[in-house]
Amino acid sequence: MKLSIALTLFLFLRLTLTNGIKPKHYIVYIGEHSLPNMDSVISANHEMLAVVTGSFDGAQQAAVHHYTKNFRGFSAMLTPEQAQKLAESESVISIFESRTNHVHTTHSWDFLGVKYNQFPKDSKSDVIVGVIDTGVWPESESFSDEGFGPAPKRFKGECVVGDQFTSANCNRKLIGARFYYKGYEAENGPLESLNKTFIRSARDTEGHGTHTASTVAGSVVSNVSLFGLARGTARGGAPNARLAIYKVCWFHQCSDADLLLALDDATHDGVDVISISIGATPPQPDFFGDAISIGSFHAFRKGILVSASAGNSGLPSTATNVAPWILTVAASTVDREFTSNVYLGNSKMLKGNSLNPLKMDKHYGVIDAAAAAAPGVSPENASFCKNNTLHHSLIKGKIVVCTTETVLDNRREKSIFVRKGGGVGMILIDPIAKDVGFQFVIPATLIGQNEAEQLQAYITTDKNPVAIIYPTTTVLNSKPAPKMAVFSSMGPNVITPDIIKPDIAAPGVNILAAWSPIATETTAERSVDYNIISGTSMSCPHISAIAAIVKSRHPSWSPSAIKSAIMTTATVQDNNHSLILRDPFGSQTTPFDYGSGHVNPVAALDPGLVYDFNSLDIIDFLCSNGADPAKLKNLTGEPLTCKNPPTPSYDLNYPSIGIASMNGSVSVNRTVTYYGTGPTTYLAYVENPEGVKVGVTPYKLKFKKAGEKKTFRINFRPNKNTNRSFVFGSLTWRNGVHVVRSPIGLNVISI
Ligand SMILES: *[C@@H]1O[C@H](CO)[C@@H](O)[C@H](O)[C@H]1NC(C)=O
Ligand SMILES: *[C@@H]1O[C@H](CO)[C@@H](O)[C@H](O)[C@H]1NC(C)=O
Ligand SMILES: *[C@@H]1O[C@H](CO)[C@@H](O)[C@H](O)[C@H]1NC(C)=O
Ligand SMILES: *[C@@H]1O[C@H](CO)[C@@H](O)[C@H](O)[C@H]1NC(C)=O
Ligand SMILES: *[C@@H]1O[C@H](CO)[C@@H](O)[C@H](O)[C@H]1NC(C)=O
Ligand SMILES: *[C@@H]1O[C@H](CO)[C@@H](O)[C@H](O)[C@H]1NC(C)=O
Ligand SMILES: *[C@@H]1O[C@H](CO)[C@@H](O)[C@H](O)[C@H]1NC(C)=O
Ligand SMILES: *[C@@H]1O[C@H](CO)[C@@H](O)[C@H](O)[C@H]1NC(C)=O
Ligand SMILES: CC(=O)N[C@H]1CO[C@H](CO)[C@@H](O)[C@@H]1O
Repeated sequence: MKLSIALTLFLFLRLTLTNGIKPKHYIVYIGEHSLPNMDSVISANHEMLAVVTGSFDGAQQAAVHHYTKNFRGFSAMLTPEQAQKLAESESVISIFESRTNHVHTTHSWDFLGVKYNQFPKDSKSDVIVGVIDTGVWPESESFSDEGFGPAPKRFKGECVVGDQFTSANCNRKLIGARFYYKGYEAENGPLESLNKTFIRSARDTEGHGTHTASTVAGSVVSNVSLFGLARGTARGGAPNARLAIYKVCWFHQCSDADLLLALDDATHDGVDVISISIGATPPQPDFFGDAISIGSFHAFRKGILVSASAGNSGLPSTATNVAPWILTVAASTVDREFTSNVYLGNSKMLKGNSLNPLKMDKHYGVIDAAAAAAPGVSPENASFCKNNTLHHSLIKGKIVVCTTETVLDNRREKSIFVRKGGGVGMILIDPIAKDVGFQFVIPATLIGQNEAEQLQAYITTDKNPVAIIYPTTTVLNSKPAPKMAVFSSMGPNVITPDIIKPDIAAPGVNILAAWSPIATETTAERSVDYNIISGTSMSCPHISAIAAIVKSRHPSWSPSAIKSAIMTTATVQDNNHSLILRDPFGSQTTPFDYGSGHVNPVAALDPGLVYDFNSLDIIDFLCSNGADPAKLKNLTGEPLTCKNPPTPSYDLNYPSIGIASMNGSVSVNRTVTYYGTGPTTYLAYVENPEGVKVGVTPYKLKFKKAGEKKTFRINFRPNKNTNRSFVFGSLTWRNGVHVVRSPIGLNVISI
């Protein structure tokens, strides 16, 4: 009796809870399917959903997206109970809440040694790059299709019409444009309800997607600049490539469910490379709980390389998009600086950095924001120059000296609040971010610690301190460069630490590319056609472009082979012949900063040897990382079993070598494929990680003809416990012409 009352009560509670709980947006991932067409997938999805919603109508109402092309799945508004019930279904690989991802906000190509006439325009250059981002500004000169032939026949994409976007906005360069909003609206309500500017089409209102797309494949446009800064020729890394645009982000946020649909479409449309400058907030979810990882896996299976940004979190273990089938890109600086110096009344000059086109007509008084606090505000709080913290009559007509509270401070806003109080300029003490170019609404510049001390000494000793902030001048050939960007997210890989991540570094600081003229948030309210911004968002499209060029040279190469070519030819030296350092203080780096190193596009075209792997190797890899074989069985549509014992995940034929937990001596296998002409001999050179002896057998590889494969073993013998911290070295194969380098990262837990 008692039991039954308790049970009734429990059921009652459950019911009320279920009824009270707002449904959430879930993605249900089912894997590859053998259903004949889209309609049959949709009706199978509805049937599956009806079991938990109670009716077919309910199922249709709950469903948001159907994934029908390269794999089966759907997204739907469900209660946690309904989601749980679906998770128990045999055919579901994973179910997870659709999360919000964020965008990871031409000189760079010269710095990389690529000349735009280096790649002749021929039929082989008909490579298509899919860019998943905030859309595109199609009128930008960077998307001119002058000289292009018709779109490749194999392209199955579309130019989807929407607000202020007609089929005439696509051309022979911009061959496709799609947009996705249902997932975003299921999670956030109608776009209109957010009271912000947007255009319901592939047209870019934010600038970010226009910037990344033109960095990949913008046509050659001469004499562009941002107010005269960085003046020169703008061009994408692969100016002959075609672009297919997939807009998934609204107000810089991108729903997992929309991203997954865009990846499904892009893979089916026939693109060769996919560029994604978007990621989850770290820590990234497991591979099958993350839309980018799932969608990229199916792209990889179809021979498409996915290049994605590592993120802008700047700290260890924050790198995102770390699946081994993704090429994960970190950001570095180039050898160009934008200096905007401060001249003090005592005729001292302080070096400052910013993107400041504004001229100051004369010297103005200087005041420390801490000495200009509004009533009731502490000097410390005033020093951050936030809203309503400054005393207007004290800062009127003055240059205000501000500081940052955290690295995440909105620096542009500070200049708005200084202007609001009548301030005429801003000097921001910002030793961490001073190398990243920002734009301000008044003359403003960022200074480092040394400069700040000189400035403080002057302000405190002079009764009438004055200064003038000079407009920016562009300084070229600065040294050392590249340096790793202060914001670039670092490894180790939090999901599968045996795979070193990020994979590669490319320029991502102060990059000039096309912009959407109505996006004025980062441009200090000015409308511009070209803009300078920073992020791993900017480094990722550099790598996507290089992948497109490698693909056009070697059309038969798999995504892993292209990845290997890009990684093994990278360099870890800067232009001062030292190991690449990290901003802001020139600290030492490891492969967890840049993976295999800084990209060398010309060398990537002819890597000599290639480390290849396919999706069966990925299955072995997933098995050794604890994947449930029962859950994996529908992943690829083919019968699938895990080897017993599984192939260790450090044996995935990856172009870098990592062992996250080394218990005594370990041997690792790798296989290389020779791409060259005629016989040649490669010899192994090893840089031993501290406390570990490395042996390679055989240490000599003889090849007779292209396509030949050779397997070798790398034996690691530790003589020192490194106590949960990685030690690093490298393995390089050389034949006198080619240098094929793999970084090594080991964590010795016992000897
Ligand atoms: C948008 O504006 C309407 C009317 O002014 C207001 O009711 C609503 O709360 C606003 N929405 C947001 C997200 O600010
Ligand atoms: C480049 O453009 C600027 C104006 O934006 C113009 O003054 C200058 O003459 C142009 N230079 C060339 C070489 O066309
Ligand atoms: C400074 O600002 C912080 C956060 O806004 C607030 O919690 C604190 O009370 C302020 N302190 C003073 C003295 O105004
Ligand atoms: C600053 O504060 C005022 C109210 O004092 C508010 O109206 C304004 O929106 C704030 N500005 C920003 C950018 O937060
Ligand atoms: C270049 O390297 C040398 C020697 O390693 C060092 O002394 C010098 O400071 C470096 N120059 C720069 C600009 O970092
Ligand atoms: C390392 O291997 C030894 C012998 O194989 C085993 O006894 C020990 O538990 C292992 N240590 C760890 C930390 O896995
Ligand atoms: C891989 O290495 C193991 C020993 O570590 C060896 O037994 C095996 O034969 C190797 N596999 C190949 C394909 O060489
Ligand atoms: C290993 O590292 C831990 C903390 O990371 C430290 O407490 C311990 O003393 C270290 N052990 C050795 C042998 O260095
Ligand atoms: C959706 C789907 O194709 N599910 C299949 C997964 O695999 C099992 C057998 O292993 C099939 O019975 C399911 O139909």
